[in-house]
Amino acid sequence: MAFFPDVAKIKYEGPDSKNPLAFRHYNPDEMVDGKSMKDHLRFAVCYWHTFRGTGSDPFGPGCAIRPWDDGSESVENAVKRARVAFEFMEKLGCPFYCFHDRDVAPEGKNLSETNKNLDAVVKALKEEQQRTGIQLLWGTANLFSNKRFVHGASTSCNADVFAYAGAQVKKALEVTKELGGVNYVFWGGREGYHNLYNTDLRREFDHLAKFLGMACDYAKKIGFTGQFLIEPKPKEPTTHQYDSDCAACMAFLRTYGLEKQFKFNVETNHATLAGHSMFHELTYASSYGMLGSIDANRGDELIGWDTDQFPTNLYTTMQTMLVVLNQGGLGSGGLNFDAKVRRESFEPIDLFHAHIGGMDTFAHGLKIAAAIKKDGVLKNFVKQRYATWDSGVGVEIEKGSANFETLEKYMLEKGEVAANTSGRQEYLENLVNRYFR
Ligand code: XUL
Ligand code: CO
Repeated sequence: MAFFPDVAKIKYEGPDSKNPLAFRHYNPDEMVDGKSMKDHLRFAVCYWHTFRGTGSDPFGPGCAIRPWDDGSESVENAVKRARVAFEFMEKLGCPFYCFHDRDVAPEGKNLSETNKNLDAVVKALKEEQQRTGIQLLWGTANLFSNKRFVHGASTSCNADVFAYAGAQVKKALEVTKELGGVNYVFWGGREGYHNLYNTDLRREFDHLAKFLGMACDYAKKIGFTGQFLIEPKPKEPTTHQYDSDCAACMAFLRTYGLEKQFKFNVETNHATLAGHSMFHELTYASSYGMLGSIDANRGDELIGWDTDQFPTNLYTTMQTMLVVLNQGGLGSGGLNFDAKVRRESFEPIDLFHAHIGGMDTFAHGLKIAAAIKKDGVLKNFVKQRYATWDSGVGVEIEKGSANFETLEKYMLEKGEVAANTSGRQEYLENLVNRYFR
């Protein structure tokens, strides 16, 4: 059965195409920097926005037209939605998808009925994966929507809630393994606080660490070998999310000895909410070997919340892909479109336009980043800028053979520092602009 009868498989038609249902840059088999675009980009459709998004906002209910969805919380409706999702992804040519347990299957009366519902839909997802070859980039658990998680999940003041969350993640890990998921994501949900008058911050951090440790133990026990990813976000829903940015997550993981088991899933809109550029968050994570995957979206420069828009900013996608290329790829990670169409874009076809645009902006950004990397212009500049560290006193400091006394002796003899040189920011910005064609 065709749920998108008017849409054929989306094809690459080249930069001059005016067809809104064609790619202008994403050409999956085209080789860039020694690898196909498909393998560089590893695009994933996100189930929650694309197949559960209704367009509701705090001022009005959903208005999205989704003819296949009867609006019920039945397993039949959930299975049908799974068939729709795979037709969509197949036509789009998107090789991966991501989901939360509760996106794909409805909750039942109790945990055991909920788990049964999940199993029924997972069966359909598995059939569809086998039919299409589309793979699971990552699974995760929704530990924030149900009212039991009002105070958080692993950081709840209620120990029973920690226990429920543990049982839920146990099942989500089993299902992710069953579907061959290559990563598993922990986004903080309601793990954070609104007010310190009622919060034992240190105890909550300890509990979060315990929870993640239990997840590592269980993954090992069942032989789940996918990469664990933490997704930083500074605020929303809580005023202060514990996993606020990559640096805070790094400090947390190291404090509790968990840094070897996790990498980061860095999201563009979360980076900007944290007051950083995406380029900063990616560079920080990558510098420490912690960049595992990306939630590809964008915020709005004028709005201070998580608008989760589709990525259409070529500068950001170029910078993102430059970091990815410089670290030799994302490994098992990929680019998940954690993005939703605007409420006003309520027709099914808008879902195609949104994803095609996101994929094209990343493919275009990848080509520009590859050209910049090939010419080595930024790398060479940075190398040159730090040249004083490659000989003499610089080497002594870096290798640890200098101390304040040797430095004093050196400087007393020399009298003054070697001349500083310009940082040439404007020259470099102009240089980068030359690659945008
Ligand atoms: C929330 C967010 C989540 C995670 C998965 O801001 O980004 O959808 O990506 O839980
Ligand atoms: Co996300």
